[in-house]
Amino acid sequence: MPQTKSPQTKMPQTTMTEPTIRDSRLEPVARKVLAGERLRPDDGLALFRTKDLLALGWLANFVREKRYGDICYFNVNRHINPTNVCVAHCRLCAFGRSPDAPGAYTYALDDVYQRAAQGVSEGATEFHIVGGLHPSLTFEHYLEMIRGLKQRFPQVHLKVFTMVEIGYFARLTKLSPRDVLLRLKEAGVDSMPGGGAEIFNPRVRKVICDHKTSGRLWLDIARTAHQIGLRSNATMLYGHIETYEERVEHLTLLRELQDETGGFVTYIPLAFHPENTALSHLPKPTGWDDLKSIAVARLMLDNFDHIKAYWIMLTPPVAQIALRFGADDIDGTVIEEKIYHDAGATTPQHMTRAELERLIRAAGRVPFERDTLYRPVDRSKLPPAGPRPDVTLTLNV
Ligand code: V47
Repeated sequence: MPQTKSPQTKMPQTTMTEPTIRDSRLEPVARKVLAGERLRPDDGLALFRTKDLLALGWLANFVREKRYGDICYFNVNRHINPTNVCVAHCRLCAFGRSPDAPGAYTYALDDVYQRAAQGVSEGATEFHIVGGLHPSLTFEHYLEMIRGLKQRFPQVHLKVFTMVEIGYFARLTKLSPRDVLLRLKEAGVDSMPGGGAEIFNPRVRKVICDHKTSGRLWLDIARTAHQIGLRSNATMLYGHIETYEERVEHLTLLRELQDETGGFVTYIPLAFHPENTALSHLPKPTGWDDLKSIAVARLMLDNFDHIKAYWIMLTPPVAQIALRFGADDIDGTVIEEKIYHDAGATTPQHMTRAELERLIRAAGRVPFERDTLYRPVDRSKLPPAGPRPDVTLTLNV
């Protein structure tokens, strides 16, 4: 962290040593950040364009520490992807398959429950469930899955289905997205993950996910979810063909919706992994871009409580550094990650609670176990974690 103040920069008084700013375009932005003022889209652009990564990181860390001090949130969760069969064929994706393609799978409901039971035996407080847009599984099948999970594991939070899946169920059933969401909520869905947002701009969507729910519809469905009391996360997929302007537009749209509903819990920037996708000719985003994306989000999304450094996607070492660049959360134990690993991720597919805590402590932060909605988890009130049951079934139905 730079120690001395630049001679040209006059900053309001803060409790932290102020940064040396080498990029003069950052100075007015820094003044706003230190005064707690909202940044404009132009400020966001200046932040993305700057080469002064340390000053940017200092500012984001300033905001992060003002809110949370040294706390770093994590949870014990279990990802379940019930099927990778998907009709969308997004160019950005290495996970989706045609029904008869090699590697296509669909779990039977008992298989989903067995994976969930394994998560519970390892202390999971959340199931994170998303999958492909399957051409023949019915909405009733998914409702049965949710009811079955709720009945078997009533204490576990169900963070289930992206806005894209909701849009697909609405098309399949001819119900409105609102009615789809109401039925899912009634069946036991507690909140929704942030995937499928990608980049909202239609120019980008046309190239990376042509047949997916539009950005406008993603935002409309998120608004409806929040209106009926389902909170959700939000993401942005960066590092492919998008411009900085399109990133700032994406963040601004999220901020506007959050002003309206207050329903977003966490924002997660997601680095594009090109391997095994139709965009495999594109280079991977760099660590520099990863840290920038975290820091700019912390500064632009002043109405989001949390910024997550998803360790699976960033790698554990970069996620640790991100905890000094604006992130206050590192995600969870995950257990079985498929979407990034199909796209060439070399990170482990899971981490134990102890490993996560060690990672956080080694970054000089204090681990704080949370549930999905950031309430503290009191382990003394939960059943003890047991041995890991074997999961061997992968059935096609
Ligand atoms: O929606 C797909 C992205 C998302 C690739 O809400 C890819 O807590 C990179 O949304 N390279 C799924 N990204 C992951 C996700 C998520 C992860 C962790 C926590 C939360 C949360 C949400 O991953 C997809 C898409 O945006 N994705 N393919 C790829 N090749």
